[in-house]
Amino acid sequence: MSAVAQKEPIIHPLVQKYLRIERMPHAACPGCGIGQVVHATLLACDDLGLTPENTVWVQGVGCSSRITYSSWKGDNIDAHHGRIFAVATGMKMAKPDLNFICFTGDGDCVSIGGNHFLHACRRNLDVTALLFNNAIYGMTGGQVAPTTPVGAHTMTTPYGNIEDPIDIMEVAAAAGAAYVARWRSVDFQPLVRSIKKGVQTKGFALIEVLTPCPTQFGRYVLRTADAKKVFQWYKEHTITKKQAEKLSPEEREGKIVLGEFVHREDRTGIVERYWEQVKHIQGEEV
Ligand SMILES: Cc1ncc(C[n+]2csc(CCOP(=O)(O)OP(=O)(O)O)c2C)c(N)n1
Repeated sequence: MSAVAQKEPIIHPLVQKYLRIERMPHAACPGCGIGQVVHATLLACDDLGLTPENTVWVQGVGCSSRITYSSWKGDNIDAHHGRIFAVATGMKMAKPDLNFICFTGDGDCVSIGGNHFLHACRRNLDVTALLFNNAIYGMTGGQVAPTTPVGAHTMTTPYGNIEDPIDIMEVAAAAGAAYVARWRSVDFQPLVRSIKKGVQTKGFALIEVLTPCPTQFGRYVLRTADAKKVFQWYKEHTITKKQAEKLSPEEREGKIVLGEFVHREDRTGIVERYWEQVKHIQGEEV
């Protein structure tokens, strides 16, 4: 019998450039939107010339915050749950020339990490944050999050959620972020453009991505783990800014608005001000 020739696996150039192939595959569930966001992020970084040498990947704790975990080339920093911006602040202040891409979840960012998030916006910390919003605590088994829709049945709200969800875009805008946008993980091209814009904006950039989680949000809230049905739910519950403008407040009820909400570069951030101050003080002492 002749030996069957081993085929060389085809590896995407982005994977080759940014990821440590020996650590693959990723641990996301079938139908999870995380892979789409990772793809968009790598494409955006590559287009802008970000490399593992000039970029630091920072993440918190959760499904969406176990993306890099030493499986990406370059520096990977794992912060404690919710402490991503505290860690990123120290590092960016010390290494202002490096690019910082932060990965966080809705629980990580606006629940346990809500305080740090507010102050990253207020300080206009010059990093780009990708917030994966699956509207539930995914990794720990489907508990209610501050982003879970009102009335939703989750592991910890068996009779329905009695709290209104937080609008992350409004909070980020009010707290002073420089770039604020929201997309679904399937909005691939707008997402890539948005990540690029976020990286290029001097100041705090927050890109919220509605990320379907068939395993927890699907199973508990929608009563289905069928990824297609979960995507359909997002299709039915999201509208663009343009569509929202044409609707009355009653018609907009329960719809999540997609688009760019803030793009401002009229306010310097903490990193720039800190280094200006250091130079000033050093100049005075000489
Ligand atoms: C200080 C602390 N509290 C609680 C936990 C348990 N924990 C791990 S992940 C997680 C929820 C993460 O939710 P989210 O940020 O929405 O990420 P997802 O898993 O849904 O992507 C929690 C509560 C922890 N690891 N550390």
